[in-house]
Amino acid sequence: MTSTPDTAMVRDMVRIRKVEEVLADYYRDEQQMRTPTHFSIGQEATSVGVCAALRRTDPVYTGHRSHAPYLAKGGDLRGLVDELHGRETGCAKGRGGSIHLVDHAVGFAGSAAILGEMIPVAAGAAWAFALTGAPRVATTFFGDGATEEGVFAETMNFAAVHRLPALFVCENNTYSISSPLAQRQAAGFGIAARAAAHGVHAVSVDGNDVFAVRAAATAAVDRARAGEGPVLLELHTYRWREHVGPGWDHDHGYRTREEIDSWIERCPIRRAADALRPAHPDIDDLVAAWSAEYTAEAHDAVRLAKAAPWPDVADLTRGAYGPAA
Ligand SMILES: Cc1ncc(C[n+]2csc(CCOP(=O)(O)OP(=O)(O)O)c2C)c(N)n1
Repeated sequence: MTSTPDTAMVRDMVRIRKVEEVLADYYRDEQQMRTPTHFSIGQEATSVGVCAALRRTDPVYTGHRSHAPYLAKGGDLRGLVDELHGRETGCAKGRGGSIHLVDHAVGFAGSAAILGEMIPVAAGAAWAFALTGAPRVATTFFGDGATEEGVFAETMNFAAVHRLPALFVCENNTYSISSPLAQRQAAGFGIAARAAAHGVHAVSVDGNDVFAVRAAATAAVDRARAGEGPVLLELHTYRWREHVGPGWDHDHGYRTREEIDSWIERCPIRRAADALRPAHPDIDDLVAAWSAEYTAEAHDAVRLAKAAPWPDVADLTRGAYGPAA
């Protein structure tokens, strides 16, 4: 069967899932990755759907849950895995770890751990595009918790006033670490409504439906690129694993196994495969083949990362307050 844009979406989600599952196993079993890691397992449709709407020259900025958007934007796998292992060959030369991924060659402009930090940075990039007339759109991914930072409201206002070519992607997985959304934000309102209150065009989408995400992101990017102002997408999704680290956390007391299972039932990969099966009867065979291929690719990347050189201690601070030389 020939690959189509639709099957490519499934393939890209499978790759992210398999890479993260392999990394999670090594992380747990070997303790060689000494960086906090926030996995996106279960949330793959948001990154893949949004990045499918972007050009290479459209920069993407993210917060701490960064592996999935990095890979979806085309970020180099070896650069990610070497970075997680603290190697000089990592995308941040081994100094940044999981939370500081970057790959300028594909427009993955950077990620950072301070909640909300990248929201105004992306707006700044979008402002530059607006001022220079560059036909580019700046995108930033962040969680529902990040919208409780003051800078979220400030940036929504600024972006709306200046009609910035910006795409704000809120991955609403309903938890900020272990605090549920209902205990943090007023009921019956929603993050899209909060953005709209500032004049930002805002849309609420099923974030586990990769095709719905791609459609919403494409409309948003077209709008922003045409000079019609910023868009916020509130993508409803769910993180399967613990907040940080490779484990499962149904026994941590803040959510139940039943709740997690109900979202595993809504797996974005399975849902996309179900949607494509009538037109692509061999989709399950493809998923199986991709799973094997990307599992092998991830094991290979880990093997190579372990053999890669460490940074030189003499260079430890180089690049800490400026571009790494
Ligand atoms: C300014 C700031 N406060 C607190 C933290 C600690 N922290 C790290 S992740 C996180 C929760 C983030 O939740 P959310 O934005 O919904 O993203 P998710 O982890 O669910 O993807 C918190 C409070 C931080 N990194 N930065």
